Amino acid sequence: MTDTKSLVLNYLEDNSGRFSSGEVIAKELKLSRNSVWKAIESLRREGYIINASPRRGYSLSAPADNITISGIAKYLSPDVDSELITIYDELESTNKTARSMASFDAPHGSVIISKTQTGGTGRKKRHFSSPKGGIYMSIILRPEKMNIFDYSLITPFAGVCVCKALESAIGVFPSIKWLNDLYIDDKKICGILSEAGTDFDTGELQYIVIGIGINFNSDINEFPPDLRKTAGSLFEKGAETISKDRLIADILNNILTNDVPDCIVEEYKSRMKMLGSPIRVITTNGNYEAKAIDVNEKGKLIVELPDKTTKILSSEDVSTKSIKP
Ligand code: BT5
Repeated sequence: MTDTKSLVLNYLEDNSGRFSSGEVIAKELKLSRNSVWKAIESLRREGYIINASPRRGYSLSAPADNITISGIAKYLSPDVDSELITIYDELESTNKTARSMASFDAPHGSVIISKTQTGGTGRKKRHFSSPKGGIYMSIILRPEKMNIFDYSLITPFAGVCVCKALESAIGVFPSIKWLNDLYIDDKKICGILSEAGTDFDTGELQYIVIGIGINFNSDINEFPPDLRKTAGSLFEKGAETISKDRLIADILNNILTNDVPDCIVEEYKSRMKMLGSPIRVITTNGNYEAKAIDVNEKGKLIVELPDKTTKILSSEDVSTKSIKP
């Protein structure tokens, strides 16, 4: 981007939501009005939505679909390194790319973001639908840089970090469905998949990849028909109250700057609507009814069976009637 264009873009971003006249922008940036106008036309051609009003001037709409490193960097905490972020237009799967980068020594805090995925994956190799409009990102963590009681708490930690970002930036309060699906109004808006790489000879944990998929301003009609009733999106297109860049930065700030707090299980449980409710446990050997009663210190779900005995689940799927009939 030329210097003039990036100056004008930075100015509009700093004043987003407000109109600024061409004259004021030109004066502030010590540019001619003509070069401001040219820069604005050129930014529009790149897809930036810049509203113009005859008396008030120009205003940049939340660049909802523009994920940029400079846009994310504006909201990052000083100790999160924007140079470790890579953005792609399309990948098969950000987790796949992240795993391969992690096996080639990519440092703690490396982040891979893609605007769409052709082979996004969920748990147990299920497909994660990844049309345009979503945020698909993977974060590489090195165990020696983490302070965590048990690595099985990484996934609950990631879920809480995404919830906190959504709560503070948008004012929505997702409920967590164990293990790590986030729901708003009974619709799944986010799925999280953590994967780990170990040293083959020593069995030592080498890296963790946290993959996060969020339906941000996704068009539900772009999901496969079977998902259209169960998947939701944070925003309708055009009605975004924050940018993707801001949400991404908030999530990275939460994941990369905080030690995993001792109270993480409590924070996780406080966002679970399903505790105390009947659920269906789905296994390869058949399904059974149970009641979700608690989450233990390792993030495992404790369920009560009809005969009042309890069982600890570690990776089974569960269906919550109140969430997903
Ligand atoms: C998950 O698995 O929900 C974890 C998804 C993690 C996706 C991220 S995107 C960035 C990174 N790169 C990857 O390749 N993956 C990660 P699970 O709990 O197994 O849920 C999968 C199920 O959710 C599917 O079988 C569908 O029923 C449903 N589903 C698929 N795509 C969805 C979407 N976009 N929104 C809501 N539900 C979806």
